[in-house]
Amino acid sequence: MFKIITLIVFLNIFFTSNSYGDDKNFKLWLINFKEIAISSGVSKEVVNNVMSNAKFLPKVIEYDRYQPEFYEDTFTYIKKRTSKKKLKNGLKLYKKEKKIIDKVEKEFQVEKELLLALMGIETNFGKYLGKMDIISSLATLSYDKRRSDFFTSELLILLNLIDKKIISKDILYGSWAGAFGNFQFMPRTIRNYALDFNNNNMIELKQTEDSFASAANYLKKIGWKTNQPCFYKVKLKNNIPKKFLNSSARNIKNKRKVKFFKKYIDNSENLNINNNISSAIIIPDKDIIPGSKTYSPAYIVFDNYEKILHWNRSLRFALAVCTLKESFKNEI
Ligand SMILES: [Ca+2]
Repeated sequence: MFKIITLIVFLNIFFTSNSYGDDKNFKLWLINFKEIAISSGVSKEVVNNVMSNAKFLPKVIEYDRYQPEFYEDTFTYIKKRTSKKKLKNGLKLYKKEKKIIDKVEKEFQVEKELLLALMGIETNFGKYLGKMDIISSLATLSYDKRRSDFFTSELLILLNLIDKKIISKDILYGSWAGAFGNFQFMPRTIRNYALDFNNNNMIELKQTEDSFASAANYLKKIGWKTNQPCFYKVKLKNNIPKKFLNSSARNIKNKRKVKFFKKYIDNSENLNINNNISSAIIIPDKDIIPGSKTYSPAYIVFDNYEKILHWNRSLRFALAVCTLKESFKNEI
């Protein structure tokens, strides 16, 4: 263990690059990374075999520095991701795979509408799985200093999964940030939650059976509660104390029962929610859109909403997922 830590510190000091795109530094990084991987318990054969083709991908660094979702307001963000076309594509998939999806819903007690919504938003129902060589993406982001520790540990986990023959290295094409399959699982999520639902000794996250079961298993394990609300859009009164207004997805603070917040919400008598469930108020535009209003748009959110934040720490991502889920509910 000491050896690994020493090596990681060594890497951070000597190979964090300001002038990214420097292939020579990447090669030096790679030599040391291989040693770390072998010390962490991955077999030498797998490390050499898989890492020998790892390349520095400048494009990945570009994507990492520019993430468009930070510049879109909530309304635009949700609208783009929950279009009628997306709904139609999801219904088409459901019709085709109804037997499997219904079976997963029943077995894991996670609504099929939620699973469809997540798949729709993550990959447009498998249409955008990403074509990046995931090993090279993760290696590039491990070499790069911005989030080196996080991606180094993701890459080590992935090598371990390959070593144990849980995942085949030949299918590892995905997003620039290393996410994989219909539901864009990172290696740690694969390790912790993915399942071989059809029992063929391989986890296939680009196939319906394994990917839907894995997503449902993940949601169930993190505590998604079937048939509980996710959020409602509300109009806030200006007398609500600022401390109740959450604008960060990292930590939803100052939760109260619904009945507490009702006095700060216009027409709250129309809100058809259990008064005694835990809730919080979010204002997702606040920290993202310059000059946005303080009290609008605003949403009252519940425990299930926070489960989606566990999946992806973005206030608007979770709003879009639950919005699309409701659209499916109206159609199925
Ligand atoms: Ca399988």
